[in-house]
Amino acid sequence: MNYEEVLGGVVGLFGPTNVGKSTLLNRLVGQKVAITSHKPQTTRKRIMAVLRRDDMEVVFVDTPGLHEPRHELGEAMMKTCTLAIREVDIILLILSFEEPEPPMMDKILSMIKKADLPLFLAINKMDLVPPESLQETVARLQDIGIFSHVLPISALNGTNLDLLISYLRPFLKKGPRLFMEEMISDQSMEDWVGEIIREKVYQFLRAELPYSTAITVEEIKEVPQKQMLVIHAKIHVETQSQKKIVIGEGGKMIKRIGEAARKELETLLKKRVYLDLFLRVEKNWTRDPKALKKLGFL
Ligand SMILES: Nc1nc2c(ncn2[C@@H]2O[C@H](COP(=O)(O)OP(=O)(O)OP(=O)(O)O)[C@@H](O)[C@H]2O)c(=O)[nH]1
Ligand SMILES: [Mg+2]
Repeated sequence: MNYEEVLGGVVGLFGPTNVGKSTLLNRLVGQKVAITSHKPQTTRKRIMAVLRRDDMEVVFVDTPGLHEPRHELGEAMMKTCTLAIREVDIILLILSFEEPEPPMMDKILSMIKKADLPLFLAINKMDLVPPESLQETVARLQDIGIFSHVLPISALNGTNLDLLISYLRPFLKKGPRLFMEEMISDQSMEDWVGEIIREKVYQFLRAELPYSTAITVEEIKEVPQKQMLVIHAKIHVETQSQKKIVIGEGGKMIKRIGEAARKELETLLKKRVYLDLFLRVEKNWTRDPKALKKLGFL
């Protein structure tokens, strides 16, 4: 055991949907912990991941994007955010240069102010705007007067992330290391594999259909002789007609999703993977508390 003291703390990533919270989490800890997509409301559950430096151990908490819920699933996602605020020591609000003052701004500000914690603001996607126009937005948001620091970042390119960490430093507290060396995130292997599959669903299925899907991983079996993992997973949809679309003509769509997920899992795990996907109709699960509970959202 290592009892050396380090600087530590729990930093919550909050913000509207699609601003790059999950991309930032992955970049900070140097691994693909959370899935990302250009579609809004990708993250559904809170995910913790650890950033380790020689004298530091900072836990970052990724949360679902703040939005006005349209169904029980959305409500569960927002509840996840309000509960997550209670677990953190520092709030890092993420906005994006694409929309630095989103429609929900007032609500978001009142939510984070209530927490009575140190507040930081990172404005992401600075790579999308000309450098000379950054300062005006930074100054305008700094004028709100509640943030210890406001800084432009690019989660995609890694710009200003070391600076962000150096700003957090004085707010961290000395204590023992809390996480084992090999631990990066608090997600189970099953949940993480399910998320990788869901990312492909978001990539390949159009319009609203991804929002009607959920993944559960039923079994992950090691076959040591073959250096291989055998994975059985279910894609849940809300209706019979959605099931047909996810299967696709002659099974083409499900095959495409399965192949992309398998390839990514093989790359990330450095192992061969056999992935078996099964479709199941869980009627109106996004609005049914019982089904939400079964799928792990409540
Ligand atoms: N250009 C650019 N795109 C970015 C950056 N960071 C994230 N993105 C893109 O923005 C989109 C949304 O990223 P996510 O990380 O999924 O955003 P999120 O805030 O976690 O979204 P939700 O989970 O849906 O709330 C993806 O297409 C990312 O590739 C960035 O710094 N620059
Ligand atoms: Mg996300």
